[in-house]
Amino acid sequence: MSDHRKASNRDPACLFCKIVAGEIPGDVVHETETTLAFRDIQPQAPTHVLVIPKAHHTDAVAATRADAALMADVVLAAGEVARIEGIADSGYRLVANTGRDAQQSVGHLHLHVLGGRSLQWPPG
Ligand code: DGP
Repeated sequence: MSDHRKASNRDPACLFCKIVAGEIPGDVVHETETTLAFRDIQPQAPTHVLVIPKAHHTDAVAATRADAALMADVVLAAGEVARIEGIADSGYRLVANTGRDAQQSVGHLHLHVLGGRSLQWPPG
Protein backbone atom coordinates (compact mmCIF):
# COMPACT_ATOMS: atom_id res chain seq x y z
CA MET A 1 0.00 0.00 0.00
CA SER A 2 1.39 3.44 -0.86
CA ASP A 3 2.23 5.92 1.90
CA HIS A 4 -0.73 8.25 1.51
CA ARG A 5 -3.10 5.35 2.33
CA LYS A 6 -1.24 4.09 5.40
CA ALA A 7 -1.88 4.99 9.02
CA SER A 8 1.89 5.48 9.18
CA ASN A 9 1.28 8.64 7.15
CA ARG A 10 0.41 10.51 10.35
CA ASP A 11 0.75 13.85 12.07
CA PRO A 12 1.89 13.19 15.66
CA ALA A 13 0.04 16.32 16.85
CA CYS A 14 -3.27 15.31 15.22
CA LEU A 15 -6.11 14.22 17.51
CA PHE A 16 -7.63 11.81 14.98
CA CYS A 17 -4.23 10.26 14.18
CA LYS A 18 -3.99 9.56 17.92
CA ILE A 19 -7.39 7.81 17.83
CA VAL A 20 -6.21 5.71 14.84
CA ALA A 21 -3.08 4.78 16.81
CA GLY A 22 -5.13 3.87 19.91
CA GLU A 23 -3.42 6.60 21.96
CA ILE A 24 -6.82 8.24 22.61
CA PRO A 25 -9.92 6.03 22.97
CA GLY A 26 -12.62 6.09 20.33
CA ASP A 27 -16.04 4.43 20.29
CA VAL A 28 -15.38 2.59 17.02
CA VAL A 29 -18.39 1.44 14.99
CA HIS A 30 -16.68 0.36 11.76
CA GLU A 31 -13.15 -0.21 10.48
CA THR A 32 -11.54 -1.12 7.18
CA GLU A 33 -7.91 -1.38 6.13
CA THR A 34 -7.90 2.31 5.22
CA THR A 35 -10.72 3.91 7.27
CA LEU A 36 -11.99 4.21 10.83
CA ALA A 37 -15.47 5.26 12.00
CA PHE A 38 -16.17 6.30 15.59
CA ARG A 39 -18.89 8.18 17.48
CA ASP A 40 -18.58 11.95 17.74
CA ILE A 41 -17.90 13.05 21.32
CA GLN A 42 -20.46 15.87 20.93
CA PRO A 43 -23.34 14.18 19.07
CA GLN A 44 -25.71 16.50 17.19
CA ALA A 45 -28.17 13.77 16.19
CA PRO A 46 -29.15 10.26 17.39
CA THR A 47 -26.54 8.93 14.96
CA HIS A 48 -23.40 11.07 14.74
CA VAL A 49 -20.37 9.13 13.56
CA LEU A 50 -17.10 10.46 12.14
CA VAL A 51 -15.52 8.54 9.26
CA ILE A 52 -11.84 9.21 8.62
CA PRO A 53 -9.02 7.84 6.50
CA LYS A 54 -6.40 6.23 8.74
CA ALA A 55 -3.78 8.23 6.87
CA HIS A 56 -3.51 11.92 7.69
CA HIS A 57 -5.02 14.25 5.08
CA THR A 58 -6.24 17.68 6.09
CA ASP A 59 -9.50 17.75 4.15
CA ALA A 60 -11.52 16.09 1.41
CA VAL A 61 -9.81 17.90 -1.46
CA ALA A 62 -6.31 17.17 -0.16
CA ALA A 63 -7.22 13.51 0.33
CA THR A 64 -8.74 13.23 -3.15
CA ARG A 65 -5.72 14.93 -4.74
CA ALA A 66 -3.40 12.47 -2.99
CA ASP A 67 -5.53 9.39 -3.64
CA ALA A 68 -9.04 9.51 -5.11
CA ALA A 69 -9.60 5.84 -4.27
CA LEU A 70 -8.95 6.60 -0.59
CA MET A 71 -11.70 9.25 -0.67
CA ALA A 72 -13.98 6.65 -2.24
CA ASP A 73 -13.11 4.29 0.64
CA VAL A 74 -14.21 6.98 3.12
CA VAL A 75 -17.53 7.62 1.34
CA LEU A 76 -18.27 3.88 1.06
CA ALA A 77 -17.42 3.43 4.75
CA ALA A 78 -19.89 6.22 5.57
CA GLY A 79 -22.56 4.33 3.64
CA GLU A 80 -21.74 1.19 5.59
CA VAL A 81 -22.02 3.11 8.87
CA ALA A 82 -25.47 4.34 7.79
CA ARG A 83 -26.48 0.74 7.10
CA ILE A 84 -25.13 -0.50 10.45
CA GLU A 85 -26.89 2.34 12.27
CA GLY A 86 -30.19 1.58 10.51
CA ILE A 87 -30.52 4.98 8.82
CA ALA A 88 -29.65 4.05 5.24
CA ASP A 89 -33.32 3.97 4.17
CA SER A 90 -34.65 6.89 6.23
CA GLY A 91 -31.78 9.12 5.09
CA TYR A 92 -28.74 10.78 6.53
CA ARG A 93 -26.38 13.67 5.93
CA LEU A 94 -22.66 13.48 5.08
CA VAL A 95 -20.85 16.66 6.11
CA ALA A 96 -17.21 17.58 5.51
CA ASN A 97 -16.60 20.89 7.25
CA THR A 98 -13.65 22.44 5.42
CA GLY A 99 -11.72 25.41 6.76
CA ARG A 100 -12.36 28.22 9.21
CA ASP A 101 -15.73 29.55 8.06
CA ALA A 102 -17.13 26.01 8.03
CA GLN A 103 -15.95 25.53 11.65
CA GLN A 104 -13.53 22.69 10.83
CA SER A 105 -11.90 22.14 14.22
CA VAL A 106 -9.82 19.01 13.50
CA GLY A 107 -7.48 19.18 10.49
CA HIS A 108 -7.81 15.52 9.56
CA LEU A 109 -10.46 14.74 6.95
CA HIS A 110 -13.64 13.48 8.56
CA LEU A 111 -17.11 12.89 7.20
CA HIS A 112 -19.83 13.47 9.76
CA VAL A 113 -22.58 10.86 9.30
CA LEU A 114 -25.68 12.45 10.81
CA GLY A 115 -29.11 10.88 11.02
CA GLY A 116 -31.81 9.28 13.13
CA ARG A 117 -33.99 12.40 13.08
CA SER A 118 -35.35 14.84 10.51
CA LEU A 119 -32.49 17.24 9.72
CA GLN A 120 -33.12 20.91 8.98
CA TRP A 121 -31.97 22.77 5.89
CA PRO A 122 -30.21 25.15 5.46
CA PRO A 123 -27.63 24.40 8.15
CA GLY A 124 -26.61 27.24 10.42
P1 DGP B 1 -15.37 19.55 12.78
O1 DGP B 1 -15.92 20.71 13.54
O2 DGP B 1 -16.11 19.32 11.47
O3 DGP B 1 -13.88 19.64 12.61
O4 DGP B 1 -15.68 18.26 13.66
C1 DGP B 1 -14.82 17.75 14.62
C2 DGP B 1 -15.66 16.85 15.49
O5 DGP B 1 -14.79 16.08 16.28
C3 DGP B 1 -16.58 17.59 16.46
O6 DGP B 1 -17.95 17.31 16.12
C4 DGP B 1 -16.26 17.03 17.82
C5 DGP B 1 -15.43 15.80 17.51
N1 DGP B 1 -14.36 15.53 18.47
C6 DGP B 1 -13.47 16.42 18.96
N2 DGP B 1 -12.63 15.79 19.80
C7 DGP B 1 -13.02 14.47 19.82
C8 DGP B 1 -12.53 13.32 20.49
O7 DGP B 1 -11.54 13.34 21.25
N3 DGP B 1 -13.19 12.15 20.27
C9 DGP B 1 -14.26 12.08 19.44
N4 DGP B 1 -14.86 10.89 19.29
N5 DGP B 1 -14.75 13.14 18.78
C10 DGP B 1 -14.12 14.32 18.97
